[in-house]
Amino acid sequence: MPAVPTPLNRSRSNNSHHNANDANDAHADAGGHPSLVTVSNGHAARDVPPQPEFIQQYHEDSSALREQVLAGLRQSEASISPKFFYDVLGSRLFEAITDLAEYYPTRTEASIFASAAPAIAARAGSGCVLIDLGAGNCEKAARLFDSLRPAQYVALDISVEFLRGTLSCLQQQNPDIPMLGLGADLCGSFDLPRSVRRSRRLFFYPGSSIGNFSPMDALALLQRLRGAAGRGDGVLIGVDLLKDEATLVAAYDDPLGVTAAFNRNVLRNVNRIVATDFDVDDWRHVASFDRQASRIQMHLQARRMVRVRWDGGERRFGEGERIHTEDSYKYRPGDFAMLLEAAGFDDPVYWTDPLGWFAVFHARA
Ligand code: AVI
Repeated sequence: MPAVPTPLNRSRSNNSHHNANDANDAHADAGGHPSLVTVSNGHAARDVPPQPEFIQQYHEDSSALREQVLAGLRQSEASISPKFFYDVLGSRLFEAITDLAEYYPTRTEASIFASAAPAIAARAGSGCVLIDLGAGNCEKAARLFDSLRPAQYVALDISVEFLRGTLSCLQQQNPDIPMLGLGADLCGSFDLPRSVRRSRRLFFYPGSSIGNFSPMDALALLQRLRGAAGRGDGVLIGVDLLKDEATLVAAYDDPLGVTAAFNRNVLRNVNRIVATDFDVDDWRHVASFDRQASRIQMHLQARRMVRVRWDGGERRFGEGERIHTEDSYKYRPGDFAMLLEAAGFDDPVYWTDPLGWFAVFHARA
């Protein structure tokens, strides 16, 4: 498996092909990717490391966010959207989850990418525009750079601020791949800016995050992707597969309590967003498998009677009452292939691990 690029473990590629003789050709290439800076006398002043471009499209509406949280808390079966897990601490806790022995999806998906990378590249074609919809630390996409040789890498996150450090570092290590950090909402419309090259787009959605949408919402997301895709484009998606209940529940209720901390931390984030007075000690983490719907469900359960207040309202919870925080749907391969086809994608194929626990799907637009 190629090493994951980090600032420390890979020597920075230098632009050795750029020298003073290149100065007359120095320009931003078609993707707006600066390669060399010249001074007015035509001589190269210095070999400036390439920088990614950043565009923030999504603008947070804090009163709408507040309303969304409060609407969930007021429902008879209270809920908090899983998007509120990912404050700074929540993102760190999620990274810790991915290191747990019980949490198999991350390492299983990585093993599939490692062994199937040549086959994926053969099918998706190298030189594509790789659009990473679940970029995070960009680690998964970076592992595919050697095989896919993307013509452009576009990392998407709700805020470009989350991408700046990682993408800048990745750009130094891969100076020949133009990079764009895009602050956009995956749940919004897919109006990609013009800086995203048109030809052969590969929409990459790793990590089984598609499982955090209901099948209806997953279909709607795939349909939006299909709408943004043209001839020759495709999708590459990581999907967690249905398996025995004990393995599934252990992955979401680890003995160290990391997933419990991740779940309960959402209350700290909600306190910050809507100034509620949740006490995390009042709540315990519950993970269960709903076989009927083929999903893991996470809840927070009140250990005692709880009264939660906010400016202008309150909610009382009886002992044992729950707040729903996440669904994680697990698919049969055939069912996910049908979802892709229902969204308008063709010819789905998938790669899996020897235990058949996880699948990486590719389908064509
Ligand atoms: C981000 N997502 C794919 C994770 C999952 O497995 O559903 C979130 C998670 N929740 C608890 N553990 C991990």
